[in-house]
Amino acid sequence: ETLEAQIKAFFDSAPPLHSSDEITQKLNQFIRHNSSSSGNGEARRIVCVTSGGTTAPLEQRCVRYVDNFSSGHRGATSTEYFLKAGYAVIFLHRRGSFQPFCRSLPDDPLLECFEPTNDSNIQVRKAYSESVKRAILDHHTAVAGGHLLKLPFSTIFEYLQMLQIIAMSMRCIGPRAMFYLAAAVSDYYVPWKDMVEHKIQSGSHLLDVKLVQVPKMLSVLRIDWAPLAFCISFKLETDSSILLNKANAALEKYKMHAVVANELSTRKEQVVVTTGVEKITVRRDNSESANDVENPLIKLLSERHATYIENSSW
Ligand code: 9Z3
Repeated sequence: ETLEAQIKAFFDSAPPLHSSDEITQKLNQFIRHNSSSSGNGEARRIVCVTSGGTTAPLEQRCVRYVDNFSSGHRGATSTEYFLKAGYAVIFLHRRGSFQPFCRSLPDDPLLECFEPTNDSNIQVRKAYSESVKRAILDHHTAVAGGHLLKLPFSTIFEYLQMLQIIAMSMRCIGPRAMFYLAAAVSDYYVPWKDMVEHKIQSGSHLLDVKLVQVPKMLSVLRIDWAPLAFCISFKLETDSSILLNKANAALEKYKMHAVVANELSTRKEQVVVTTGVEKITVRRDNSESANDVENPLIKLLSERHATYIENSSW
């Protein structure tokens, strides 16, 4: 069976997206807003940042699922730096994962950052006043300016359908589009038509579910869905001795413009960007406490994207 046939089968059998018309409408409006050179300055570059892990459900009325590890920290942090660099960002994220501008807040920000006053009003606790103010102001600036569009997914079915819609909507902006694919995407899933409807009953010694490989959509995204976009994918391994070879293989196979290689335990300290001709190690600047590896990483990718746009004949 060809990849094309596998992909067609995946989409044909996937449960239809609930609000695909609404999503398409939001996307078109967002892209139009960030493409007009009238009003607030120049047309912006637009990046689709994917973030968090996809689930593969085991039952149609889902009680259990197989998950892919990703907190969404990479995607949320990168979104902040892309906005700072002047991009408009489509943040395609796992529902409930880390969100941009909230990283420095405690787990339960509403309850921990605020306190009641004597006259039964609510105020920000002193210790959090600066970080709460920064988060709210930066988030407001991005949303009010129409530069941040957040779209949530949970399952691999939702994720791939949404990624396709986004890619199709972004075709009209050519090389001004970037894909920054940091989400941890399921490699295996149960096809919808093979999935039991009801909760699997316990009792048997062995749970027998067959997971089949998710068709690799990266090359289709790159070649068919968004042929002019600048495409960055991530490679995650836990064994550092195979990481760079795997990243280079992905670069070749999926024709990415760059692959960011990271090892699970050191992913917040350093990553390696491979472009085929270069291999660039990007490290977190430890001299500043509030710094992230995403700061120099987005700087590098934004420069490369600018060169890519200049050199394109579009
Ligand atoms: C990544 O490698 C991300 O950097 C992390 C970020 C998931 C490690 P966190 O969300 O972690 O900050 O906690 N994402 C890509 C993972 C992935 O599944 N890549 C596929 C692979 O390695 C290629 S598309 O096979």
